[in-house]
Amino acid sequence: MSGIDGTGTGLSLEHEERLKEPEDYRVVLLNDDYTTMDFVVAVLMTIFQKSQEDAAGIMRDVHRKGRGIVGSYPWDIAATKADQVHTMARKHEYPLRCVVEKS
Ligand code: TYC
Repeated sequence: MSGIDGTGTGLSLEHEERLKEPEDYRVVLLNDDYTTMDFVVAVLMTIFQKSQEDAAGIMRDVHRKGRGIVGSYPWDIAATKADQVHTMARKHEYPLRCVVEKS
């Protein structure tokens, strides 16, 4: 590859394709009636590297409002973290869910 357009062709790219930053995606945690508060805090600390205090704050917000943003990440990282949440939840037989949305 060579050239600022990254194609190596030397031809310029269409406007929208040029030097585009990767878009971020929000991981949104959903409330449910069965997952314990302690487990949600553990998930947020383990998978999202949140402090105990931040994790407890996010958990409480989701518990009150029904859903809440955990963080924004490039697509692959957001999708992997969502998978990890579901894997960890199923392993412990909790229905905890999250969704990934465009930021
Ligand atoms: N609502 C759950 C309870 O009262 C706690 C909870 C919080 C569950 C956040 C999921 O994403 C969640 N035990």
